Amino acid sequence: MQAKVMEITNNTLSELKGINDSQALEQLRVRVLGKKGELTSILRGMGQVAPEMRPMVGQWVNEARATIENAIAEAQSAIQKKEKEKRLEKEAIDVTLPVNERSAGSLHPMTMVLEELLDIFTGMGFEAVEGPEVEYDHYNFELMNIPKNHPARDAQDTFYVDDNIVLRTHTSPVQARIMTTRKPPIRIVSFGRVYRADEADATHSPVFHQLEGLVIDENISMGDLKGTLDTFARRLYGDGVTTRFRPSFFPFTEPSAEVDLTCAACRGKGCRICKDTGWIEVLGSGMVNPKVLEMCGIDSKKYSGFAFGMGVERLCNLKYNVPDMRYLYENDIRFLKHFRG
Ligand code: 2NM
Repeated sequence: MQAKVMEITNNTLSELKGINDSQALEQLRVRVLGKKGELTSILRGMGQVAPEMRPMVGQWVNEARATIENAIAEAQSAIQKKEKEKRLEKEAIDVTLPVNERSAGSLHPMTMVLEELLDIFTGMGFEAVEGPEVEYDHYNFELMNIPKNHPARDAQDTFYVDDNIVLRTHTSPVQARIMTTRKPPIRIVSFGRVYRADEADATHSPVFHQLEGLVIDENISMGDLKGTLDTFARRLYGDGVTTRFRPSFFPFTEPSAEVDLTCAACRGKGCRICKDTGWIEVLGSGMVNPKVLEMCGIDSKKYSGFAFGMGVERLCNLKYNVPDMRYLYENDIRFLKHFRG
């Protein structure tokens, strides 16, 4: 009996050495000291022990129990200490790690193109001017030689505020305002939002941006217009890009021309973007109609001028290969991210 108790004690003590988590320790405790445990079962079997032996056996078992309980308690505090150290190590925060970087914003592609255009034209001696987006019919239409009942005024195209006030349909009224208040020489580019009652699609938007140029002085000719736009084309797209003029019509210019630039994608060889023509249509232009000069109070016998206009969205999308104008207005961060410098 004594040998049995010693065997249980020794086995338990040696098994304890191999245990290093609280769960296994608890399992061992139940197996040995629990109600149906190995040691407890010896007390249960007391009935078979001779009465005079019983106190002795009881003492052996109690001593063994005390030894084992002590050993388990020691093991438990060692395990708990180790487990706590492990937990602290896992939960440690390295305060020397760098914080998450803040992502930097960037200019909108329209802003980049507009700034580039303004750089090019101010570099050629133009002054950049702005004016009201809510404009008198008088400046937007009358002074531009677009009289009442002209098809361009159609309510289908123009947002009317009232009979005399519109959302400007081009930036020309800014130039009309300057022609009526300044004396030549005049060398200006007007730029900003303009409004047309169009459905939004890949190439149209009810609000878009224009940049228009105007030069008025003595002896200004079509050659000055051609030279100015050739220089513009080279500065925007690089050497080898030039202009092609085709006859056209605008009420405010006479003669008028539509202007193509060498396709910057294929350098004129012909590609998908220019539909194999080698040219991209981007500008309208002409010599300012003498009627416009006279209505604005400028002597058309002494002075002549040229003017041109372009849509900034179209230039922007050609430059950055954007297939649809709507991307420019949706402010989808996945689109805008592509323009981070
Ligand atoms: C264009 C095309 C041709 C233009 C004319 C004037 C003004 F004020 F001088 F009469 N400003 N802009 C003009 C001429 C605009 O845009 C396609």
